[in-house]
Amino acid sequence: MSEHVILFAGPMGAGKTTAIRALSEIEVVSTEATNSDQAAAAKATTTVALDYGEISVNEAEKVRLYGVPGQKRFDFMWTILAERAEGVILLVNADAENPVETAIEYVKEFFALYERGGIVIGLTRADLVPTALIEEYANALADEMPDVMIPVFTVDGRSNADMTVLLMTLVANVELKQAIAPTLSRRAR
Ligand SMILES: Nc1nc2c(ncn2[C@@H]2O[C@H](COP(=O)(O)OP(=O)(O)O)[C@@H](O)[C@H]2O)c(=O)[nH]1
Ligand SMILES: [Mg+2]
Repeated sequence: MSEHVILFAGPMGAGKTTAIRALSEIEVVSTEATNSDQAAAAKATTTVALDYGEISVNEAEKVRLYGVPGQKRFDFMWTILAERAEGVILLVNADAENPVETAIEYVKEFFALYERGGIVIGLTRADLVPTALIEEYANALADEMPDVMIPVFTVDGRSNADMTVLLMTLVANVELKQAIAPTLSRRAR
C-alpha cells in the first residue's frame, strides 16, 4: 500500500474542515487548540483546528488528508507536516476580501510543495458572490509567477464530487512529478 500526504491550507472559513469531511472515508479527527493571542485576535479566544481524514484512490493507494491552520503563528504544525507532505490544496473563499491576493500569498507560503509535488487552488463559496472568475486568479498567478502552472477550480467545499476532482488533479500532478523526477536527476548529472 503506497500513500500520499496532502495538506489542505487556506484562510479560516475557506472550507478546509468541510472539504476533508466531504472526502474522508474515515471519521475525521479534529484537534483543537485554543489561542489566547489577544494582540492578534480581537476575539477572547480563537479556535484553530488540525483535521485529519483518509481516502483510498484504489486498493493500492491511500491518501492522508491534513487540514492545517492558515495563521502563520501556528506554523510549527506546518513545519512538522511539511516533511511528509507531497502537495497542497489551497482553498480560498471567494466571498472574503481580496481573495486573489490571498491566493497568491498562500501559493508563496507553500511554494516548497509546488516544487516537490504540486499545488491546486479551489475557490470555495463562489456561489455566495455574484462573480467569481477563475481567470482573475489564473491571470494574477501568471503575472506574479510566469513559469508556474497551478490549476484553479471553482469548487463547493461541501461537495464530494467537486473535491474529488480537485484532489485527483493534485494526486495526478504529484505522481507525474515523482515519475519524471529520476529522469530529471539523471539528466542533471
Ligand atoms: N455556500 C457555501 N458554503 C461553503 C462552501 N464551502 C464551505 N462552505 C461552508 O463554509 C463554512 C466554513 O467552512 P469550514 O470547513 O469550517 O472552514 P475552515 O475554517 O477552512 O475549516 C462552513 O459552514 C461550510 O459549510 C461552498 O462552496 N459554498
Ligand atoms: Mg476548520
